[in-house]
Amino acid sequence: MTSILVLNGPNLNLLGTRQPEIYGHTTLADVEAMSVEHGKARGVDVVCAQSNHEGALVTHIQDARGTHAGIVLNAGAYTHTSIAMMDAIKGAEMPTVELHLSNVHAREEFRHRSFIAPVAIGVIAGFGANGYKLAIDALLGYLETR
Ligand code: CA2
Repeated sequence: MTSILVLNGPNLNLLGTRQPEIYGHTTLADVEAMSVEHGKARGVDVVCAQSNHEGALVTHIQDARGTHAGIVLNAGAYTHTSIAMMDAIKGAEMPTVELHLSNVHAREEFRHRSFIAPVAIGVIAGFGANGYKLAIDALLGYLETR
């Protein structure tokens, strides 16, 4: 069965506990359970991982090759800083959907820049936790056309 990786970056383990006006009330456990359920409904395995560490995220991306067909990635603040994650996605040649809970383009200027977007197949931002389902659907749609 097709398997996809839903990978969350720094501070997303705090989802639902603080700043609900920006990130909502849904916890990371809720988001992960919802992603797995949505995958089941679409006939794919969804495997979830989260790390606060850039190197660990790079390793997850590298290890995804050969195991997963693609990645849904909310890289958190590393989106705006991490050349290492950009290189990992490019190097692994993994179809990756960049995802954000918030509409980063309606926020501070520094959140408008993404090192992930140029190597992603597309970007979804601003739809809260529902964005994970949208990103899974977008990735599956892309995989079907390949
Ligand atoms: O909107 C998103 O999903 C972000 O990737 C979230 C990142 C932020 O740096 C990006 O610019 C946009 C921050 C995640 C922090 O999550 C928290 C959740 C609850 C409490 C504190 C932080």
